[in-house]
Amino acid sequence: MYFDPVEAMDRAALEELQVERLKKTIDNARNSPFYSEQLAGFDTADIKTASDIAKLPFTTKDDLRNQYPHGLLTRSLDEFVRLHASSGTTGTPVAVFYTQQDLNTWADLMARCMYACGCRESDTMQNMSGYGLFTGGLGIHYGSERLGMLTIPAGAGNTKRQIKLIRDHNVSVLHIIPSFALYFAQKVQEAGYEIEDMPWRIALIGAEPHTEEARAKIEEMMHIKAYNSYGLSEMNGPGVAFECLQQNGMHVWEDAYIAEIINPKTGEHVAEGEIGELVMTTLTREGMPIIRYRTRDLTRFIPGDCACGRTHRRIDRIAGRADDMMILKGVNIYPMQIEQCLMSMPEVGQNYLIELVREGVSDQMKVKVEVKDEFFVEDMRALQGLQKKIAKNLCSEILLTPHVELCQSDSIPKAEGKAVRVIDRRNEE
Ligand code: ADP
Ligand code: K
Ligand code: ZN
Repeated sequence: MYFDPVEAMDRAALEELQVERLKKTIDNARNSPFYSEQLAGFDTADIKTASDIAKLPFTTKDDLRNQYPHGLLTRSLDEFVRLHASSGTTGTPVAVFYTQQDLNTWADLMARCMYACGCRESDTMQNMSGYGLFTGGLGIHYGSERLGMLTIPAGAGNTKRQIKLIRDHNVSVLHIIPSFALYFAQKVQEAGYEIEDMPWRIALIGAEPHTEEARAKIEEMMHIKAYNSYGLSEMNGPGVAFECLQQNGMHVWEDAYIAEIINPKTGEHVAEGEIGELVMTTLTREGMPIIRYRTRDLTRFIPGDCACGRTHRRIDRIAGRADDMMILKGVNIYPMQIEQCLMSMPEVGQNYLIELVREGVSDQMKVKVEVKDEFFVEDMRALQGLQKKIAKNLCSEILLTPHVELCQSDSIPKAEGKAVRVIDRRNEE
């Protein structure tokens, strides 16, 4: 039923395991230049329960940048076998180093994730994410092999070849970035194939924020089940939290990580079920342990037990990154609020783009929206009506009226990797 019995471990035993591993992690971390200083005054014996982790200082992305490249390594470079770097969506990249054992634990975690959403060794998995420094390539790849799936390292791009591989090899599992999935479904149809005839049944989607509405659209357009996959390079990469067949939140593997959710302003834990910033600690990484890492990702713990029987707590889909928040005319807005609104409208196609511009002294939001072909009609009045409807729906969600521009499907440029949702032109000349 589970890939690893630890997934359904009794909570009390699981917490005991966390305490034991946290202590080991602290002592190991002290071997790195950064933590030997950071933890100098801390007595490991002060950790008695998992919640004692709150006594430790946070580690931030800036710390990782300042310590670049080797400041967090606990052993000599000879012992490392792999380096990845975060894709740098929000600034200077950060380098992550893995020993062979770290790669093994990561592959096990990844295999566990894929098993939880129904992947089996009889499946064939096509990895459509970019390989290279991005962890979604090799991370998913090795996990898939560990599970025993026939694994196709297709990489990103080249839609025609992707479709051919899928058909020729009866691919049943895809790993695909959500913003690319919608585009891909259309390309399959344009190439003259019926979606119903495609052999796939499971999509592993993640790496970027997306809404429940976007998932629903992917499932409907592709005739597939899509499971949310969460991770970040600093915590190995994908494989940190993953949806099970219930599709109701992502189990965080608590034998490998301690997850906390804090109020980003005060640093205090939020109340159970409240949304806040996810803070993560590695428990099984030997070469580059990271303690209380502030992910800047916003989510909440989902209260209650999961029907699948796994005891590891679930986090809700990522509501956005703290860095994503836009402030316009004093209103705080997250891109996902806009996506949620757009993707729930039947007229809206796959892609959209938010542009922030300065008009005179005031800031304006422009939202470019791709409209499905059947709604992109000659009738001006119908188009204006649709434009107004979208603006009105957006206004009720974000409390200000953006300027909506309707575009033909497939006309907004598509990024190779993670989607670019917002372009801020406010400081352009
Ligand atoms: P970068 O920060 O440069 O994008 P990573 O490739 O390490 O570097 O990406 C990790 C980040 O991607 C996470 O912190 C999170 O913001 C985002 N992310 C990953 N998986 C998901 C997911 N399933 N849902 C929403 N966001 C995700
Ligand atoms: K196999
Ligand atoms: Zn579950």
